[in-house]
Amino acid sequence: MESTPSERRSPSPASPRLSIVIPAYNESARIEAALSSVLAWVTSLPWQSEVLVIDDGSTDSTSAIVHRWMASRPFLHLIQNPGNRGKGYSVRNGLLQAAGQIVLFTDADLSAPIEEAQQLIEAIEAGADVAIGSRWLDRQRQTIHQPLYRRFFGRCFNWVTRKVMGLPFKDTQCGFKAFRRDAAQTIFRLQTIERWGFDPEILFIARKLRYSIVEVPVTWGHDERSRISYLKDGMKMLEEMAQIRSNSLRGRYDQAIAALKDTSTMVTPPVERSNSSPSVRPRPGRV
Ligand SMILES: Nc1nc2c(ncn2[C@@H]2O[C@H](COP(=O)(O)OP(=O)(O)O)[C@@H](O)[C@H]2O)c(=O)[nH]1
Ligand SMILES: [Mg+2]
Repeated sequence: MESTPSERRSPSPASPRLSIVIPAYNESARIEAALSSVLAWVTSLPWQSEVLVIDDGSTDSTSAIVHRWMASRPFLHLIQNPGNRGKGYSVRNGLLQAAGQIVLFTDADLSAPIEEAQQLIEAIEAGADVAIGSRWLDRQRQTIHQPLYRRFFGRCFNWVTRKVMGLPFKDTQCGFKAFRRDAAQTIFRLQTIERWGFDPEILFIARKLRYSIVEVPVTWGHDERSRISYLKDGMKMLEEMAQIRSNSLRGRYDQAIAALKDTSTMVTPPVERSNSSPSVRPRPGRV
């Protein structure tokens, strides 16, 4: 059975430790293998997990395949976008509805084998708010290398994210990232980019919120069936980068963050506490 957003949004006391979100657009050729690996891995874990496939308006049999796998697997869910809205929309739709304490997204081609999730989980458990897979921190871990033209575009894009957005990461685009639940709930509410350029935006927002972000080298095997078009999608991503920069200069993220923190219309004047009261102080800079 598909679940409605309201059913899934709040974590129950028995909430899973991990949610794995898989955005999927016309993935009938790859989703079966992905589900087979992901479900085998999660069922081998000693703790509870859930898997959410976000169908991004596929016109092939992606959702029918997922439905078939859902039989007798209550921890596998299908969420359907209202048409094709982009990877950024899909990841946000999944992560905001995920109930896990740690929420992770992975591309449907499993270019990073799902077992690599263990490393991201360990990074979060060691205190990071956000752990991002990196194909470039340790190049030895690339099992199937990307073609030269793709490496060139990837490196150029990364250079732009450093220069334009001040992101100090080696790899912003890796489709393998994990978040502490509350961090994801805050970051993805502030996301405005819904297609390919969403990765640098969420990292930009996470830095603005002063979340700790670690890059973790992951094993990565390039899948040549990538459907990114370098000219069309590359131009669009540069345009999205300019949009993020302009949003930032116009203070849109700061205003949105301030609005999230502002509870003045929701509570009566602050309760007075003596210095000795054991009140919990929020961490600075966090929402
Ligand atoms: N091509 C494409 N992929 C999408 C879309 N929405 C979600 N996705 C998913 O985004 C992920 C990345 O796609 P992939 O082709 O592997 O991209 P690449 O390897 O980064 O070039 C896959 O899980 C897709 O199914 C979309 O609108 N177009
Ligand atoms: Mg891919």
